Amino acid sequence: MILLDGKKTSADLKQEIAESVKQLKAQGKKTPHLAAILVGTDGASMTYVSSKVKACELVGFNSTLIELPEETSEEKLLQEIEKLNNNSDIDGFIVQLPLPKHIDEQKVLMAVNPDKDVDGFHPVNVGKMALDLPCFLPATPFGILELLERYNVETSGKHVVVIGRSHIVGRPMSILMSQKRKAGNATVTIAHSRTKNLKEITLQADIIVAALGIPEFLTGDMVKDGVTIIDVGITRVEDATKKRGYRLAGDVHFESVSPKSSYITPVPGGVGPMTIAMLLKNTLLACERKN
Ligand code: L34
Repeated sequence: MILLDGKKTSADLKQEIAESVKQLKAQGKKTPHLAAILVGTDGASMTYVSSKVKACELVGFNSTLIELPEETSEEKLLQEIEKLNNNSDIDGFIVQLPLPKHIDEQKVLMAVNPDKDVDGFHPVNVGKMALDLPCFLPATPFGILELLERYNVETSGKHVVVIGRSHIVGRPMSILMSQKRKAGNATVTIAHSRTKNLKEITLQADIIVAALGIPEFLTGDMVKDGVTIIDVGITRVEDATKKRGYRLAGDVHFESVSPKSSYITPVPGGVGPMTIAMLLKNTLLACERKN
């Protein structure tokens, strides 16, 4: 069993990005600038966004964090987005999800200028992704591709089972891995809450991407020997023995699945850190493309 170490790989990537930033600066070019909008005070979102800001500092990017109260109106949020769209110093920005219930997520994502949409959530970028055109790939799927590639995990001709059909992970993952590309050329099955006989399907998988958001859902009896496991889940589960009062659980029951795996991502330290590294990569791309 080989751990797909997202923490180490993301550190390598950040080093490479920092090197590119140094070169940009030496050439008198613009310093990449990422902005993030965070609405409300959800604990996990605050953690993720502050990691993004810290990562910007580490690689030499400028960053701007816009924190808005939970009760912010949709109109006010759309105004903030418009300001970022029009601010020429901002190369890319994200609106951290989930948003409060009174705000229409689709409307918000569609307000982001596709050229600054470093999350790759705007329909223009999703469409380009589906057509294999140059675009910003959503950070989590992009990070998974990068991890598979850097560990030389063979995907060509393999049966990939993606569990979960979210717009941010499951759906794009299923599209990307079936494409003619690095970490692609796979035969993909996408499973979800209405799938029947899931275990029959997962038992046939060479690679499983678990992205359904149910802690420890995938157990050892559901996978074949030699499987590669990508665990996208990250749920805070109450745990009184921990100082913080919770532990982080993936969608995979690591204890029973890892002994059967050839490769597996841990939680934490797997897909999460890769998401952050690829957001930086997209921001660097946005900056280079613009200038
Ligand atoms: N707009 N919203 C937008 N873009 C995104 O790309 C995200 N996502 C998801 C939630 N909402 C978003 C993230 O940033 C999930 N996500 C994310 C980012 C980082 C980490 C996990 C999820 C991460 O750093 N995980 C660490 C542990 C962090 C902790 O202590 O809680 C890890 O090692 O997995």
